[in-house]
Amino acid sequence: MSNIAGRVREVFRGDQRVDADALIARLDAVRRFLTAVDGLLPDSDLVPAHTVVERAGTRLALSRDHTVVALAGATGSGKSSLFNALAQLELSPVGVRRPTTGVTHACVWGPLEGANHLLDWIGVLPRHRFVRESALDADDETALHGLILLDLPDFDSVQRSHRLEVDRLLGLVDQVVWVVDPQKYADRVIHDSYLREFHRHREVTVVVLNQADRLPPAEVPRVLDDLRRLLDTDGLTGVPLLATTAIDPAGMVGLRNALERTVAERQAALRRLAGDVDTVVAGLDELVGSARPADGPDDTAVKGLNRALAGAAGVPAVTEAVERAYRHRAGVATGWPVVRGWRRLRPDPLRRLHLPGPTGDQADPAESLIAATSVPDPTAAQRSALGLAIRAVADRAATDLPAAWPGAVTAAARSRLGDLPDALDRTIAGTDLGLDRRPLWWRFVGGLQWLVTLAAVVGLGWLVLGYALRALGLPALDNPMVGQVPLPTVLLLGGLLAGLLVAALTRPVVRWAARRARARADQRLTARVAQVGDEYVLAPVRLVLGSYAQARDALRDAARR
Ligand SMILES: Nc1nc2c(ncn2[C@@H]2O[C@H](COP(=O)(O)OP(=O)(O)OP(=O)(O)O)[C@@H](O)[C@H]2O)c(=O)[nH]1
Ligand SMILES: [Mg+2]
Repeated sequence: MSNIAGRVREVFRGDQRVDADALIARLDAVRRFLTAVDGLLPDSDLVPAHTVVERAGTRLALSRDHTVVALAGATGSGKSSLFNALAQLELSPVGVRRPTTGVTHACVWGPLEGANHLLDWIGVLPRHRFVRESALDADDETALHGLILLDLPDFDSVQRSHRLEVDRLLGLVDQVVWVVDPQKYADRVIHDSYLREFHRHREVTVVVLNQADRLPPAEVPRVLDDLRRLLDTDGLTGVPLLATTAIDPAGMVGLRNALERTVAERQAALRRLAGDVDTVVAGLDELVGSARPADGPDDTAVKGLNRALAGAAGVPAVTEAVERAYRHRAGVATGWPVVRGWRRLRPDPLRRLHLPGPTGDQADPAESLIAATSVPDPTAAQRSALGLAIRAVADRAATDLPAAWPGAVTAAARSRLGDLPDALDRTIAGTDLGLDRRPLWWRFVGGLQWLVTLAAVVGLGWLVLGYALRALGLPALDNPMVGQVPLPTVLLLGGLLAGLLVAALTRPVVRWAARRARARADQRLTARVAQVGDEYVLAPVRLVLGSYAQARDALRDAARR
């Protein structure tokens, strides 16, 4: 029998050591990943990563001198029998009634104290904990000191609670010994629902074909081959596969040796957690992918956004008002003094938009920053153009990102949409439109107009006085002559003509300067509006892209074994 039972088909793997510090660094990387994607990716996708980080933190803080090994398998496969045979005591009842084991039993080799915290965390009730410490065979058992063996309920149970308990424990233990028997070793449940799920935990997986004594000796290798083939299909190539017989101590040698080695290495806990991190990283991989994130939204999309923002903010209406206001103010400053007063009565086009009026007429600057302008509200078309431009920015920024991210980028781009109208309005109100200072040439032309008007008035007065003296029969004034024309007439007509001439010459200059003022205001407004776009649309997008880059780097670190 002993040549069959305990036969090791594969050398026990696991010579690849896991460095505790490296594992802690990988877990930190997973933590960094979770921080980076917090609020950006669906929480449901992140549950396994959170679970692993939390579990690993706790497991590493608990005894690393102990190795928790679970015997798992279908009902009747002989878990409790193997448990008792290894403990060499009848600790867990073995029965013909199925399922027999309803609660997990634990046997600790060595003193119980160090293991108690671990068993509290794992959730094995104190009354189901046993200690394998006997003065008689203490030396024999030394090799297993540090082993905590668990006898689990069956996972294919009619009792749902058994399955839940098994699933819970399989997430916590350091190593699993899967127990199958010759009748049910090919059952789909164990392969599809369990073994396949454990393919990233190959290093802490052992499979035993128990009840090998029930097979004719010649059959055992054939069944083991068949089982090995199934394990390969499960992705468990290379895991140790042993034949055991619980009712014969010789049939336990292979399993016992394997456990002794596991305990001596003190690696199972680290390997299990490393396997957990592998699983989590593989699950997250498609959320993050390997795309190099863009530094920010591309230029074309940003230009489109700025155009749409300018439209929605009413920049064209304001710049048009600037042009008209320039003409208006220049007219007031340089026009013919006789009509200036009448011009002054007409409202200033910028004032009408509640934007800074002519110098001296300006509202309190602090007030103008807060007060809304009367720039027309954006039209439906402008609003939808802005929506499209924001969408385009998000789309372009997320082009290379994996499917989970474009949604987050779009949400970020739109996150401050509600604040945008006020921000734009405040910006327009606070922008220096460049009309505050009166150009020098206005003063010069204005002075000239006064001068020629004064000349005309003097000429007129002189003529009126001459007529009056003549009418009263008083001696007439001696009018100096300019050529053939008396000076008062020259002054009157010359003054009037010069005024008209100056006005005519000034008009095209004012038009040209008004267009320049408009272009300057347009430049300033567009730049300020672009700043708002940067703050309210692009910055949140860049933040998400930054988070993506951090998540990607963190996951790469977490993947590094
Ligand atoms: N011949 C033989 N019988 C075994 C062997 N192992 C277990 N048995 C018998 O198989 C039956 C079931 O064994 P258990 O140890 O109770 O099986 P279990 O996996 O704990 O079953 P549950 O607790 O119901 O999940 C018992 O009658 C055992 O005596 C073995 O290696 N050889
Ligand atoms: Mg049992």
